[in-house]
Amino acid sequence: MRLRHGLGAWLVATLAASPGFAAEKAGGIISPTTAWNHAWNEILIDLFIIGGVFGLIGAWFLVKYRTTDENAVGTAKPLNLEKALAWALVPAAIFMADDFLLSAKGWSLWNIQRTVPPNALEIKVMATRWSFEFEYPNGAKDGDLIVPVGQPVVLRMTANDVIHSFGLNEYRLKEDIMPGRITHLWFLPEKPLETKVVCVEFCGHGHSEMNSAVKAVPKADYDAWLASKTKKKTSMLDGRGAAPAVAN
Ligand SMILES: [Cu+2]
Repeated sequence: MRLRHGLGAWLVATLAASPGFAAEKAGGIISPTTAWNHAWNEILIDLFIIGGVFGLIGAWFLVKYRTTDENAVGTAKPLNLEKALAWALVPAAIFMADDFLLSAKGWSLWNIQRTVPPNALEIKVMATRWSFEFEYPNGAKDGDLIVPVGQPVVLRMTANDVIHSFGLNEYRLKEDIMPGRITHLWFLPEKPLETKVVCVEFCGHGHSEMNSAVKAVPKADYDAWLASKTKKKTSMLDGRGAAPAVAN
C-alpha cells in the first residue's frame, strides 16, 4: 500500500515537473482537467509519431520491393535465430516502453482525480428522474450548479431512484451516481465558463433532459448569488414566523 502511494506520488511529481505542465498549475493544484488533457495529448502525439514512422517505412517498402514480375522468387536468405528474435523483440520493446509510459500517465491522472484538495468546496448532488439537484454548504438548493472560479469543488453524489451518471464534458470528467451509495468527483473551474452537465447513463425516457447548467463565475458573483438564495429562504421563514402575530 505504501509502495503504491509512494510510486503514485512520485508519478504525480514527475508529471507535474514535465515541461509546460507546471505553468498550467493553478495555485499549486493540478486540476483533473489539465491532467486529462495532457494524457490525451500525449496519447495523440505518440500514436501520430509511431503510426507515422511505421506508416512511412511500410509505404517505402511497398514501393521499393514492389513486384515487376508475377513469377519472381525472392532471393533473401532466411534470418538466423538471433536476428529473427531481435527483429521481433526490439520493435516490441519500443512499443511496450511507450505503453508503460502512457500507463504511468494514466495512473498519475487517476491519482489526481481521486485526491480531493482539502480546501475543496463541497456541494451535494441528488440525481432523480429527470433532474439534478444541488445542495450548497449553507443548505440552499438549486437546479443549477454555480461555482466560484479558482476554487476546487467536490461533488458528493447519490441518486434516489435508478443509476445515473454525472458527465462534465468541458472538465473531462464523468462519475456514476447510484442509489444507496455516495460517489464523488472534483474539478477546478479555472476561468468563467457556462456549460452543462449531462446524464451519461441511460436512465429512462427523460434521460436526455437531465442537463443542468454549470456556471463558473467570479467569487463575488457566487457569494452574491448564494446570499440571495439564503435571503429568499430566510424571508419565507420570517413571513411564516410573523403570521401568528397578525392573527392576535
Ligand atoms: Cu439520468
